[in-house]
Amino acid sequence: MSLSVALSPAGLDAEAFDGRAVLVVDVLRASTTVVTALQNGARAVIPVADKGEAGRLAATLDRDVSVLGGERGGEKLAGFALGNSPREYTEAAVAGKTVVLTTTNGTAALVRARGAARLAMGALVNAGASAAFLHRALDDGLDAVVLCAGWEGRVSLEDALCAGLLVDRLIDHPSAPPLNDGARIAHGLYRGARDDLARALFGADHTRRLVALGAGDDVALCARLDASDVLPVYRDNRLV
Ligand code: 3SL
Repeated sequence: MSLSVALSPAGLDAEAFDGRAVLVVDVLRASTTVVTALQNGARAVIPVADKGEAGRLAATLDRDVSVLGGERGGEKLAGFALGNSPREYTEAAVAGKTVVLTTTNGTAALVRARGAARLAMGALVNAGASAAFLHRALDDGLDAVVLCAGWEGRVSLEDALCAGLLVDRLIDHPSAPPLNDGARIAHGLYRGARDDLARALFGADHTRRLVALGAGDDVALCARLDASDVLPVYRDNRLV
C-alpha cells in the first residue's frame, strides 16, 4: 500500500493505474467544473479526450437532456454550448442533463486512467471528499495515486499544490503509507504555501493564461477550499 503523486501524466501508460485508486486533479479548471456541474444537478458528466469524438457522442444524445461543453487552450470550442468555466455550469444550464465534456488536459488524464480499480476527480473545492476517497482506498489495502492533469505534459503549480494538500490530510493514515518522490515534492510545496493558497494559485502559469483569456475570475472560484462535498466518481464511462 502506498500514496503516490504523479505531477503530470507524461510517460504514464494504462498499467500505471492497474489495480489502484486514482484521483485526477485539474484545479484550473476541469475538476472544478465537473464538481460544479454535478453540484448543480447534472445527471452525469461524460469525459472525452478527443473533441471530434465529443461532438459525435453528443449528436447521438437527446438534445433536451444533454449538453456539450469543452475547451482547447482555455477557449470554448466552436459549436459547443458551453466552455470550461465553472461559472457556466449553472443549475439552469445542466440540471437533469448529461454533460459531454472535453478539455485540454483534465478529461484526457481521466480517460488515460480509466482502467484504474477506482477513479474519481478532485480539486480544492472538494478536497475533503477527495481526501476521504483516498483514505478509503488505503483502508481497503489499495495503492492510492493522485494524478495531476498538468498542462500539456508539464507540471502545473495549482495541481501540485492540491496534491500536496491531499498528502497532508493523509499523512497520518494508520497504515503510514510510503510516499513516492512526487508526493514528497507536492507536500513540501503545499507546506510552504498553505497559509495563503489562493495567493499561490494567482502566481500559477495557468492563472496568467486564464487572465489573458478574460477568465481570471474563475481562479478565485477554483480556490474555494472544501466548498463542496461532491466527489465525481467514474463508472460506466461517466462521472456521477
Ligand atoms: O486543461 C484542462 O483540462 C482545462 O481545465 C484547461 S482550462 O482551464 O479550461 O484552460
